[in-house]
Amino acid sequence: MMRQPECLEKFIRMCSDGWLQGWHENHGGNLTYRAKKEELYGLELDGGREWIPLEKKLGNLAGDYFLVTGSGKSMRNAQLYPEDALGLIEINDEGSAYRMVWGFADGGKPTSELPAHLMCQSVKKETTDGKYRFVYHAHPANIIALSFVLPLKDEIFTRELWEMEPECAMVFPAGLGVLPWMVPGTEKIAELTCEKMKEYDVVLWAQHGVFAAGDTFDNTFGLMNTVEKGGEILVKVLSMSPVKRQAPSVQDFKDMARVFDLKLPDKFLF
Ligand code: 2HA
Ligand code: ZN
Repeated sequence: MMRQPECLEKFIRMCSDGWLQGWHENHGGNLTYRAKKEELYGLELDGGREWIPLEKKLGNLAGDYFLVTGSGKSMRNAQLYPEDALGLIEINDEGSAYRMVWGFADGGKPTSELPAHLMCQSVKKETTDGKYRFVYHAHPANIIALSFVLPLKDEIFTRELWEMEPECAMVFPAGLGVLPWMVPGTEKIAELTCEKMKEYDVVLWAQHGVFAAGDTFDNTFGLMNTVEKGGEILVKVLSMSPVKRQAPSVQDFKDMARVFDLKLPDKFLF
């Protein structure tokens, strides 16, 4: 048997890792990766399926290929049944439609959050000079729990998470964006998420989950993992006491920013 492309193996591993973290109950969460054509060796592409129009034209994704998890599929099954649990799509020359060219067996289709994924992919491709290739959505319990009790403000969530451990400010120095609860899978949630993605790499959907973007498998998974770890510590802290006796100060963050060459926006250092 021909070996699977390495990018597909890594994609599958990320699905499994997310499952093992407990972030993907049932059909929860989804992942897209903007693949390079030359990485897709060994996959038999089928150009015979229909073009499906995108709600919004994304000109800078014209001709791109994306590995995408399937709608109504479980991350848990990606390893055993990749051709059923996920697939590859191609964007047309205008960036106005896509077609499935591999996987999505037996009438499967891309994730219900495809609009948010492709719009975030488009924004990040533009703003990072093509460096970012991943968008990852997961349902980590602690950070979701916090969206029931903290004010839904970028400044509050970012600062609270940064205080939990130094890794947080190092991994998301631009901060974390927060959006209120919205109906999943809609154009509206996609539009508002990609607006926040112009400023941040990670966006919390209140009482739902997290959207994260990144340049590599490790950095994108690491970002999700770090946000949730900060969330877990904060849940423990708040469970012990409503007030913190001590926490890193604004000056502590400024000192860390100097040593690690981080650009921490002033709006989080109040
Ligand atoms: O079911 O996570 O947001 C996939 C989802 C929808
Ligand atoms: Zn979700």
